[in-house]
Amino acid sequence: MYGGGYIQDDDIKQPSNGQEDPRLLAEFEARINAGEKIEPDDWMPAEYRKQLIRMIEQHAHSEIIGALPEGTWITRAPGFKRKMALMAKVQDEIGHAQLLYSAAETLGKPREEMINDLLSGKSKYSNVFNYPTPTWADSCIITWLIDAAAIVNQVINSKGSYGPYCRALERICYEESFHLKLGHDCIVELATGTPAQRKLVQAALERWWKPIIHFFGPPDKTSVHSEKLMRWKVKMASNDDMRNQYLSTYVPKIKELGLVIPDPDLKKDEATGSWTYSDPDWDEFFRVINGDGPCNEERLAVRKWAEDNGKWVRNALQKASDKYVVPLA
Ligand code: FAQ
Repeated sequence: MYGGGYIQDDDIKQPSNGQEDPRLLAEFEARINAGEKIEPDDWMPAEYRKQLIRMIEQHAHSEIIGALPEGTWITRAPGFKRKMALMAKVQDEIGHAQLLYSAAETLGKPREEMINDLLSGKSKYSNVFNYPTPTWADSCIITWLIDAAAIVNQVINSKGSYGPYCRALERICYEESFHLKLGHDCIVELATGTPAQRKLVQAALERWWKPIIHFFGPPDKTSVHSEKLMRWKVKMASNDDMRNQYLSTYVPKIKELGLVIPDPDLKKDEATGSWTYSDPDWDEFFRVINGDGPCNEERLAVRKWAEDNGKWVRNALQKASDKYVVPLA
């Protein structure tokens, strides 16, 4: 674990009477309504800061843990080109985590504490990365359909109110667009390949469909944070709206490849644009995000291993920086 001595996000100062200064709050909300960006040194309600830290930190952890299920396929990807491309893709995801941790740090929570909270299980990360990738096709499904889901979420929220997060999301989306193309290319190759390849990719889609539906979060009626986050333009669309947008774009593309989505009840109401689908077992979703998914233990164990075995590098860097710091006169 990292050392620290910094504030915990629980310690973010709340106004003593639980109420923000009404004048400051009104000015803040007026700026948001006018489409202005909020920057780190601007006044912001404690709850806005706390929610942003929670969400950005969770997003950063998802990128780091998200590198693991595909990462295990780098050495086994079919052929040199696929290996090279996957290695670059996985590296990008780690870079996204760095951008996001930096954005969260602007709100006052140091990276060390965020990593500690990931390792202790206090902070969440995306449900999808707690599922295994038993075949190459599973890795390709992540590269196509999970990256696609991330892009839907990120493009929408990049128009939000907090400057550092929005700028990080814009940059991330450029890179994710390449991932999407890579993933699509890998899936097309399998879906138009031999019967064995088609079978492999169909089986992977069946394993991933439910986690993909879960990805956008619980239905709006049970979402805890959406209302506040949408009022403050941190989230620019509700969970169901993002899920609908994703389904409208990607269901036709999946079907175009002759793949069968494992939900006979999936259909779109053309008048409203909303999709209906079979009950995706939200109990499973909550179990997985609270630590009891098929791979939660394994994912955190890998991170802990990396943490322990990278300690000497952090120590060396720390010592070097101590050595070369020129004291200010
Ligand atoms: N997984 O009240 P809501 C990626 C939790 S990046 C885990 O609706 P909210 C790149 C939620 O935290 C993927 N937990 O929550 C990549 C809350 O629990 P809490 C990550 C989830 O925040 C691709 C509770 O449920 N993207 O994939 C999930 O308003 C390929 C109640 O939910 C982001 O993090 C979930 N799916 O809306 C990398 C984007 N959904 O904290 C490698 C930023 C909900 O009260 C390979 N985040 N929960 O204990 C967001 O946009 C939002 O946080 C939502 C959830 C939309 C995910």
